Amino acid sequence: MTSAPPVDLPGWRHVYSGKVRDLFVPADTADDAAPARLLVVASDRVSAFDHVLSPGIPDKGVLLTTLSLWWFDQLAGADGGRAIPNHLLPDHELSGDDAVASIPDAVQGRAMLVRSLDMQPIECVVRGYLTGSGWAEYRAEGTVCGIPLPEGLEDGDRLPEPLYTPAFKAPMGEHDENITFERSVEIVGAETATALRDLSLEIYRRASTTAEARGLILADTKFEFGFDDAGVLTLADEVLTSDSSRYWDAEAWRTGSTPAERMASFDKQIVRNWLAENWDKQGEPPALPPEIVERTRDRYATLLRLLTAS
Ligand code: Q0N
Repeated sequence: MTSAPPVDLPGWRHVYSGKVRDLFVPADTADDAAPARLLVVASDRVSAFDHVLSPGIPDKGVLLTTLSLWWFDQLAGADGGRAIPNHLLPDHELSGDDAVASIPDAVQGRAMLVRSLDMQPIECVVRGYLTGSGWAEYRAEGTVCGIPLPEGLEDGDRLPEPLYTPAFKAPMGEHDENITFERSVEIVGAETATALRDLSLEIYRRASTTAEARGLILADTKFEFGFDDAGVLTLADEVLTSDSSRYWDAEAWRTGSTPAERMASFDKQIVRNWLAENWDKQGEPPALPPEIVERTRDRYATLLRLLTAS
């Protein structure tokens, strides 16, 4: 589906808008040709319960893009680990002796210029803690994505070890469907499915260690990967942002006595909680009040500061 362009960017053509991000291809891309590169633009839109809410969260696009770029850099080796290949292209190009910004001024700070990859249709979810849909399944069945777990776990508990719980990327508008690892093998083949799992667990463990050193728990997260022209499995999309991950305050998690206290959240839980109390989930959701917008923005800014302050 193509809708009205969110911003007019000289040299780029709008091709797709998700709930939160907008995708552009070079304007000279033929309709039937694979674009060489893509521009992924993060907006200030926020979504919850499958609705895009109004108003947006000021600076959300910049805050989450900054966080994503910081994590790509960590995972490229700044954290001391091996370099995980990613889809980013340089933010400058040389024109003669001049450095020219490769990202249009209008979206500076909230856009990523990326290589066009052969995207794999698997959402690579890793959970180190039990909550959300994992907690719901555990309560009903004692399993998470079909994986049996010890009895007696509570909402927010740490799992014995991180779990890889893939989901099949549903066509637009439909919910992603949790699948077993075996099902992912049927979809992408054993070699790719195994590589997706091992890479996802490696990235989760590294990011989790980094987060813990800064007083944060990375409860769960999801990654997307694609193959580049050379056949290298490459980390794509956004990484380890508040839209793709749950972060908790480690101190609150240790000392809190209720789930809400233990999972003091750096994601949009503030928005979800307010909506749950002020909307019957019929029709359009009500506008977010200014104090909810401001608190959510503060959580996003605080998360960025806690993680990236040296
Ligand atoms: C791509 N999505 C799903 C944009 C992001 N490097 C890439 N190569 C080819 N395709 C994609 C990427 C990336 N990233 C990924 N769509 C296309 C996520 N979307 C959601 C909407 O905004």
